[in-house]
Amino acid sequence: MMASAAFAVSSPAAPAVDARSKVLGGGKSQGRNGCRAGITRKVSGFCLHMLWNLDLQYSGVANFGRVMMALAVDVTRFDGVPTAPPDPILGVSEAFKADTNDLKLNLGVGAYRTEDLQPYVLNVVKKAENLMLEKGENKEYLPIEGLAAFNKATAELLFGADNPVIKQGRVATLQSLSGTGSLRLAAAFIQRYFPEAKVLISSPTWGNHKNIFNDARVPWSEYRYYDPKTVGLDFEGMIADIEAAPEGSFVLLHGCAHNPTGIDPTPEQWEKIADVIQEKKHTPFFDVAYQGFASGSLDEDAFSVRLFVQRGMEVFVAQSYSKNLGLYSERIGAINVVCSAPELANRVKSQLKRLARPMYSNPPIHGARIVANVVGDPTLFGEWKEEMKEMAGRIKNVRQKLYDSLSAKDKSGKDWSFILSQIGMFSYTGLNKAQSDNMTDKWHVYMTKDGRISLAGLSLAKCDYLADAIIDSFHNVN
Ligand code: PLA
Repeated sequence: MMASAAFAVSSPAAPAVDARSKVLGGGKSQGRNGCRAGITRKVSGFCLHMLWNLDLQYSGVANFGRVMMALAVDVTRFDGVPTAPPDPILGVSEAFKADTNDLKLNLGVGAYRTEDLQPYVLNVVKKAENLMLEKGENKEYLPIEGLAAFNKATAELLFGADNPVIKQGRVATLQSLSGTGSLRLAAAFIQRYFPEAKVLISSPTWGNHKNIFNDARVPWSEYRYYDPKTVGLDFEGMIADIEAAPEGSFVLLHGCAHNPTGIDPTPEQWEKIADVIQEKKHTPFFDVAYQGFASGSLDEDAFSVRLFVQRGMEVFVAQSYSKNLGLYSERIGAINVVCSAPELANRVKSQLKRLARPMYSNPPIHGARIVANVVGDPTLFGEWKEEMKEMAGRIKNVRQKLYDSLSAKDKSGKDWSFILSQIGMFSYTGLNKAQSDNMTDKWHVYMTKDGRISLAGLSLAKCDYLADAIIDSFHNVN
């Protein structure tokens, strides 16, 4: 068994030589000033021949480097690298693609589909893109903090344009790589400036939250959130756990449409959550991935964030435009840090920029321009709100139809009404792993193994089929 690989890096002035033929031919050292080494090593019964050829040529004042590196290997350095498990959410889409059955249904990732189960590009996005094309804008780097017009628009959308924190310059806003990248940047900030603090996350939560804080080396623990007995919020448990956490913790909260449960606190419960966070000198850290997409109203879905800000608290908020503007792959979002003084906001922003620079340097421009154009133009802004209502409305219709189908078909008397009280694009069905496996293996319904289904990937026409699959899995699989 003999594998070989060849890498050639050469300056234009030094035409590449076929490094592989040199090495495999086993010849002599090449060129003036050439240097060559041959290494033969026995590792685990394999044999490595590694040869490299470094030619340095001098030409007038210019110094051209030519590095020829060739590997002829039957052993690897990557023996100790195990295969990572598929991502619990995005891996579902990969498995779905590989299934050739016509009945297959992808309810894994939270991505909006039309009634024909096709991806949807919002009309306002197309209009904004046409405007951008007409303007013929360039592709110069953005500043590290992102597009100024986007940062202004995104903070105003979140907090409300008249919010004193904006008027007083107390918000540090940085355009970042959608919700995930914004969370990751804030996690790096917490790790750097509050290395002793831990982040409290809900149990359960969006699967990637734990990865984000783990990779940023931020310790976290869970607070109770979901009560399987009531299929509702374990409010007492939540409050008790936030209260018991060390003073000065960061409390990660889903701004609206909690993922995966679809269960949000009531306005009164939000007040009590704010009370205990304030008492314990914790810092609220909102993940807002669904503003406008949950209720259909941008303002309603920002209620929780604005409540905490109104109380004068310092707050972190990560924002995403993946769902509400359907800009999934544009990776557009922001991290906002509300500070108690403008001077603090400037300092925090400068440090966020410092963290972003070595991570990804500066953010992409296309999505930022779309958001800025849509939010900045009263006509497009109005049209966006209408389209958002339509998307949220379609999900609500599907939710109702699924409930109707389940209630009509299931003769066991089970109460399926929890589906109607959940909000957002997901339903947390209560199906366990084995039951979720049955949904996929027998019914070709792809979903995450925690029992979550994305209603945004469901059509009215498929509700009866899905109800059959759920009833079978729920009653016939333990
Ligand atoms: N926060 C929450 C609560 C989310 O549900 C998601 C996306 C994000 C942040 C990040 O989204 P973004 O980086 O694209 O802005 N959750 C999806 C997709 C929709 C995913 O897992 O990446 C989900 O299916 O849960």
